[in-house]
Amino acid sequence: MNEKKPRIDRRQLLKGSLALGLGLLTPRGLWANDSSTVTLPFERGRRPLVALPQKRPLMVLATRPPQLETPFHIFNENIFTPNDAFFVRWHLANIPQEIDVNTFRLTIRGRVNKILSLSLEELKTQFDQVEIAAVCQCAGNSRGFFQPRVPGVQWGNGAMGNANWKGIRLRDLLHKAGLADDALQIRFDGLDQPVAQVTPDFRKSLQLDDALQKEVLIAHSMNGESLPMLNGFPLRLVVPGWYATYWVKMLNDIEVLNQADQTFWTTDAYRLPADPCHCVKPGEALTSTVPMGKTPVRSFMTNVEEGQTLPGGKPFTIKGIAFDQGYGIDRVLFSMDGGQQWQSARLGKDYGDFSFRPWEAKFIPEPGHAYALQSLAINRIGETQRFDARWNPHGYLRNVIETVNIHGT
Ligand SMILES: Nc1nc2c(c(=O)[nH]1)N[C@H]1C(S)=C(S)[C@@H](COP(=O)(O)O)O[C@H]1N2
Ligand SMILES: [Mo]
Repeated sequence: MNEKKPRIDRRQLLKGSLALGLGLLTPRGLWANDSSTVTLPFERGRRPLVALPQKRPLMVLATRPPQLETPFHIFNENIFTPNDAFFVRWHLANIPQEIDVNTFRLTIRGRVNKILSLSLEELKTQFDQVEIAAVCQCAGNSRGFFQPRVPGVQWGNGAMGNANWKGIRLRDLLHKAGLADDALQIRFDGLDQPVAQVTPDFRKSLQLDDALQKEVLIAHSMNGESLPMLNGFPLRLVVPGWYATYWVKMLNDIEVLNQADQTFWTTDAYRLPADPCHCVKPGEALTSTVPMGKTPVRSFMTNVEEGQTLPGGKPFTIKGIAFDQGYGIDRVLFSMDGGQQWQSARLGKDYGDFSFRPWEAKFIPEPGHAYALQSLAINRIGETQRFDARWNPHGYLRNVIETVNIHGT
């Protein structure tokens, strides 16, 4: 193993800087020490920009545990979100500050024929290594835009990212362990822990059929590098097409269950209204719920901002991105008049069915005119974005057609 030196450097870096960085962060300190901020187009949308370990300055929504949002211009500059700009979301404040890569083990246990305990070296050398481009999007991405407002982390549109994930297929590992005949669900747990005993440990489960899909990976790298600590070093589950809550970080324990998972993060959290719209009238209580699932189709314009002015009389190319749960994007339509008339956008390079798909559309703003720019993505099975914003009490699943108001000068 000739990786010895980088490994030690890495450990020292992480030990020192992660502890230091997170220790110094207090909400008041952030405002006092840092003058740069981003203001999102909703009430109380001002966010300080702060660099945590292995990260460039990102929008800080909370510090303990860290919640970081990717400033939106990053999506215009990169179809693959750089690791140091990738958003960060944790539920529990007790996150390991240091991982010893030599003693770390991933365990597979429960309803298996053989319990496995594998080192990182074994995972990287004894299994097929596969890579997939996929979008990781928080279920609460864009929650800040909900009207009426809902409680929870007030994300703009940057609680998502697209990366090339590399690792081993979950199903290869499950086959190696051997599933018992009564295996029903697979439960995933990471190294992070609650601070208080009353908070349940963060664990998520998948139905066996979903877990056995070929694109579900246990990833050790992201865009060609090890995962950043804050994005789950050394291993994370990658479940393309599914909301990020299932993408368990710092994954160290996989348990095969022969009954439905009855723990808090499955039974009580990340639930949607059961109706097909997954919405209720504002204020209405939820009667029956279903677990969070896959991500509906979305698109964004990436090179225009709310309230921006554009030089009149000159052609302007709107750039954007679109993605869905993995059928792939069939078409993106663009409107400059709030959705009365639509033109076809030109799709850019296809990086795979689970990736961001770039698109662009041209138009000529006239001086003195106001425009309500919109984009509408349609996937390969004909699903579209919503024309009206759905509402649910946790602010999940936003995929309404977005509008950016601009005017020509
Ligand atoms: N171990 C662990 N994994 C986790 C979480 C967590 O709190 N602990 N949060 C999940 C949620 S809700 C999201 S949105 C994603 C965020 O992934 P990121 O921080 O790499 O962007 O991690 C998921 N995996
Ligand atoms: Mo999330």
